[in-house]
Amino acid sequence: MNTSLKDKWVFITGASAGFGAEGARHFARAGANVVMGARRVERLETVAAECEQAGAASAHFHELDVACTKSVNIFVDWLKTLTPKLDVLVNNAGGAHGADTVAEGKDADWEAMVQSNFLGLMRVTRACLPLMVDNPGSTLINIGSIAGRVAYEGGSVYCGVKAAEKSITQSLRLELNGTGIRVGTLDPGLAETEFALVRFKGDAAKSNKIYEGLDPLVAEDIAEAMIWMATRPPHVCIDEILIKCTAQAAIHKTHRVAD
Ligand code: NDP
Ligand code: 8X3
Repeated sequence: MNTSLKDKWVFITGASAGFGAEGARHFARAGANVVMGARRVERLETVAAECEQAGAASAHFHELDVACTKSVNIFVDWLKTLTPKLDVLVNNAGGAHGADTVAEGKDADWEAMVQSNFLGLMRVTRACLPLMVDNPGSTLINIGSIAGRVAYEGGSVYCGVKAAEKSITQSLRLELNGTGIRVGTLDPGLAETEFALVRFKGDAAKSNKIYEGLDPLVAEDIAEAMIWMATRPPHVCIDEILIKCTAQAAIHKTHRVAD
């Protein structure tokens, strides 16, 4: 029997935009208790109100910077005052900063990517596992990327941290075998969110070019996959999913049409 999300506790990191915010709205529609973290609290407030309207059992938010151990621990201490157990954790917070070659790379960009995508995922998982280990059938979803599977020029650190995400997911799958926790990676290709705007530091012209001439994935496509992974029957673990828009045959091959 499929796992119902009704009244389940779901925590999504990076829920102030993109996949995380849409994931929160989807889990809310399924009747879950949704808990959200990100740095932009005013955005979280809006998403939480949307979740309540959408039918969430409850919606909660708190400031969270996954790049900081203290922030993660404060968040999870607060989370424990809401619930003693977690049914779904979506490690989604992250993104790319810059698209420089290694020769031109900036320390601040590298550090931001390692801190959020890699160490952030480790910190949040470490802090949340005690709420999941006695809860067979709970689901840990790590958001990876096509970039973790195939590298591209200008993507060294971003591709590297997303490749690391896959190794971490595999280690967790092994370490948690026998606990009943499902662990999997959800790897999107080109998707139109705020991702490119953040990568190109607010340069909208540059970021729009990424999606020009094709129909990219949208946040809803990934939110639906989160729901699907979390609602499989308890004996089914979706280890990995790669989702690309139809126009993206491979990371280096996209079909684009001129306007
Ligand atoms: P968005 O930029 O739209 O959303 C990113 C989210 O991550 C925001 O809510 C942001 O919140 C949060 N975030 C970033 N850094 C931190 C931090 N240090 N602490 C807490 N939250 C943080 O991008 P997407 O929705 O596209 O990205 C979500 C995930 O999907 C990322 O891991 C990204 O790498 C991955 N991905 C994206 C793809 C795409 O093409 N869009 C494809 C494949 C994977 P705030 O700034 O408020 O803290
Ligand atoms: C985002 C997808 O190809 O822009 O993870 O790196 S890509």
